[in-house]
Amino acid sequence: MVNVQESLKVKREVLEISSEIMSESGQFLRKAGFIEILPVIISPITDPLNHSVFDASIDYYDGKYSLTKSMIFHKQLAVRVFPKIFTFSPNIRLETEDKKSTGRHLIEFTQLDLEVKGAKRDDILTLIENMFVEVFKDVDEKFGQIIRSMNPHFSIPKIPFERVKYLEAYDEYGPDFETILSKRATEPFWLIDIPIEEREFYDRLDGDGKVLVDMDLIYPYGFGEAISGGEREYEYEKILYRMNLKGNDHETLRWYLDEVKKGIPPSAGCGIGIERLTRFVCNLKHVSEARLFAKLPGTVSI
Ligand code: ASN
Repeated sequence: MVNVQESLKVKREVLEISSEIMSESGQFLRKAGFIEILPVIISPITDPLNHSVFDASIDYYDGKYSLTKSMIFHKQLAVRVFPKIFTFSPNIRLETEDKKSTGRHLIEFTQLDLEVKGAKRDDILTLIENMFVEVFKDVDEKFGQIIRSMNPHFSIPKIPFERVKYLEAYDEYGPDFETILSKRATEPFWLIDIPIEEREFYDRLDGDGKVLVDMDLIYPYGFGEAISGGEREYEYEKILYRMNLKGNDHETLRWYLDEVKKGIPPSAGCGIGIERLTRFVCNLKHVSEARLFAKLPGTVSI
């Protein structure tokens, strides 16, 4: 158990910066033609993820609701209605205790999740690069002095970010390449073309059948993963094939599969962890210092 005092021990300036990050990124996206939709907290379908977490579901009458692990499927459906959407989406992932000390994991966190109908991966990379510059400039203008007192490395990111191919990095540096490259880097960089076995079924498979048209953004100075996203599969047969490869149960995702059968548009998008971004800007040891009421893996707190 973590006591309430601990849950409230977050610097006031950090909260102000986090609030500004959310405000400015929302403003940037609205200017770029996006609308903000409300988050979905419970649904019969949610992201199966590529790693296992404890179940977070609720029996309800003759059905079952899951707490949202990510809004991926709702995003793919939402772009049927409006082509560019974003939401500040609370995600629940009941991670195992070993993730407590990574510095990057909370069992409840918020991602700025966005999706664009008809977009390609490159469109999303450029959008995010421009958004980062805008947000960093804004927080610098408003909180530059306090940020620099916490973070001697703070700077406006230089775009375009470097694009590193997953398998090339793996070959050169071995299985720990992400940590090695993140520690060595002084600017955020993209990790692209992630192998099929490392990801969920919904990111689009490239023609070679081995890597996906997707990406992670990695922060420098050892802060690690910031964003994940990609182009999406949208054709029924391909989605079934990918689900079968992963062993995803069709019945669990029936609501989604029925809609895919009717037709969902091609799209691309990504999700940006707000606590991780705040942590990076403010140079915090752990994401738990980036929000109030943080919930660490393996603990219970308010
Ligand atoms: N939000 C991510 C995406 O858009 C998915 C995730 O969080 N697992 O690809």
